[in-house]
This record gives sequence, C-alpha cells and structure tokens, in this order.
Amino acid sequence: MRDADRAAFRCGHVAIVGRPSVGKSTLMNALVGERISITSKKPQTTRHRIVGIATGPGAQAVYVDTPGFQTRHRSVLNDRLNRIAREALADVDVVVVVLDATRLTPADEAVVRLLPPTATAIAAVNKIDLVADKATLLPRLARIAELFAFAAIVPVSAEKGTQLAHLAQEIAARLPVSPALYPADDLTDRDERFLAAELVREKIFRLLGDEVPYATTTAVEAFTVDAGVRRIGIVVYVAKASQRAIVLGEGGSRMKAIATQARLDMERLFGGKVYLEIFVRVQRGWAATDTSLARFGY
Ligand SMILES: Nc1nc2c(ncn2[C@@H]2O[C@H](COP(=O)(O)OP(=O)(O)O)[C@@H](O)[C@H]2O)c(=O)[nH]1
Ligand SMILES: [Mg+2]
Repeated sequence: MRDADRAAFRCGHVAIVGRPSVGKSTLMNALVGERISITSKKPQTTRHRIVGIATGPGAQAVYVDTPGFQTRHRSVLNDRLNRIAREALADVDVVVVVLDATRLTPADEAVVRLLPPTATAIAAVNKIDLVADKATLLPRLARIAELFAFAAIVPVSAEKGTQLAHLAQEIAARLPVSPALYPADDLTDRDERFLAAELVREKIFRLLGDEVPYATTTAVEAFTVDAGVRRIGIVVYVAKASQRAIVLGEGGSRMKAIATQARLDMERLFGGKVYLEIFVRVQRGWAATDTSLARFGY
C-alpha cells in the first residue's frame, strides 16, 4: 500500500437499524459477503448485536446488525432486544436506516425518531425488487427525505444485490480516516460456536409455524475440531413439553430437516465436514426474567 493510500484509508462502525423484517440482516450479510447473521420472515429472528466486517481497497466498514425495534407487544425479551438496538446507536460513525420500498409504516417512522439529530444517517430503501412500477417509488422517497436529514437515500435490493456497491460507497465516504480495526479477512467478531447455535435457531424460525420459535433458544453443548472435522452438539430449549413435540415433528421428521439444513450451512461457512447432534430440552421460563436471559447469552 502506498503511503498516500494508507493516509486516506477509512474505517468505522456502522449501525444497521430498522423495524423487524425490513431486511437488516440480509443487507448486512450481502455487504459482508457471507451469511453471518441469521434471517427469516419472522420478527425477533435477530436477538443479538452481531458485527459483520467488510474490507475494501480504501475502507473497512464494521457493521453492527441489531434486533429490530419490537413495538408490537411488551415482554422481558422484547425489552431486552430494544435495549440492544438502542445501545447500538451510540458510538457509531454512520447509521444505516433500513426502510421498505413497498410501504412505510408508523413503526418505520418511530425508528427514524430514535435517531440522534446529529447522526450521520443513510436510508437504505430495501426490497426494490418487489416494486413493479418504479414510478410509485418517487413519492415514497420524497416522504423519507422529509423524515430526517439523511446524508443519502439509496434504493437497494439486499436479496438481489441491486445497488449495494453504491450503498457501500456512500457509507465508506462518511467513515472517518482511520487504519483498519480488524484484519482484512475477518468477517465477524463472533466465533464458530455462536454461529453454529444461531444457524440451528435460523432453521427453527424458518421451518416452524408462528408460535414455537419465539419460545425457543439454542446453546452449544459440545464443539470439538479434529483434523478439520467438527463435532457439534446443540441444545434447543423450549418452554413446554408440547413445544418439544412440535420441534421434533412426526417421527422426528422436522428435527431431521432442521439438522440437515443447519449442517449444510455450517459446512459451507466453516469450510469442512460437520457432525451435528441436536437435543431438545424443556426449560420453563427461560425467557421470563433478565437473569435467565443472561444465562442464555442475551
Ligand atoms: N424480496 C426481497 N426480500 C427481502 C430482501 N431483503 C430481505 N428480504 C426478506 O425479508 C425477510 C426479513 O429479512 P431479515 O434480513 O431477516 O430482516 P430483519 O428482521 O430486518 O433482519 C426475509 O424473508 C428476507 O429474505 C429484498 O431485497 N427483497
Ligand atoms: Mg435481523
């Protein structure tokens, strides 16, 4: 690297915020180039602050994916998720507010109102692949411009990759001049154990109906690597026995699908063979109190 290039290198933290299911985690994964933050159609899929690192020739963006602000109902877990999202807004250089190109809701406006007035914020207007008539986008973009003094408003599709290079450029231009904080090939600050437990939780969110995933969490019980082969044991905690039966499915069929899909993702992400065992345990009230949530890493 020439001295002049090194002097101009930019690096900083970028919070990704927005209401549940607008595509925050999909966007972060697309910007980082790996699926490190789990995604599904259901709110509450993301429950942690997850860092994703994207390093280019002139800049390193350290993205912070957050749980969406949960406004639908109050619970100890939702309060905790909102706190994680609010804390992610402090001490970042740029905030990317993810909005939905197909509709703006009061929940979107509530998220924008949480921005500190001095924040450098960029609106990523996601899911433009779902907008057939692009002319309908213009009044929505105008409305977004009224909500906050955004530094840029960029229509994107996180899923199709549309306009992501442009979004990354707009972000990089607003990062402070600074050397990289992480080695160029680091993609996340989370370890394989965490990612393994999350991938199992993702399959539960994707393969089960509307109720059980919210009553569920996962934890690593065993993780060994021997000659590049990983043996991983994951415990799925549910709140009552009837939910255990649902997770297992008839003759264990649902658990088989969860385990197969999770194992294939792990092998791709970790780059090696994985033997995966999953156990389902009933743990009443795991999400009922702050103390119990803390034991499960929340
Ligand atoms: N059609 C379309 N769907 C998307 C796009 N981005 C995300 N999604 C879908 O929206 C849902 C929620 O995405 P997720 O990233 O988990 O949202 P989050 O709750 O904001 O993190 C998932 O089913 C994604 O596949 C997009 O650009 N286009
Ligand atoms: Mg998410």
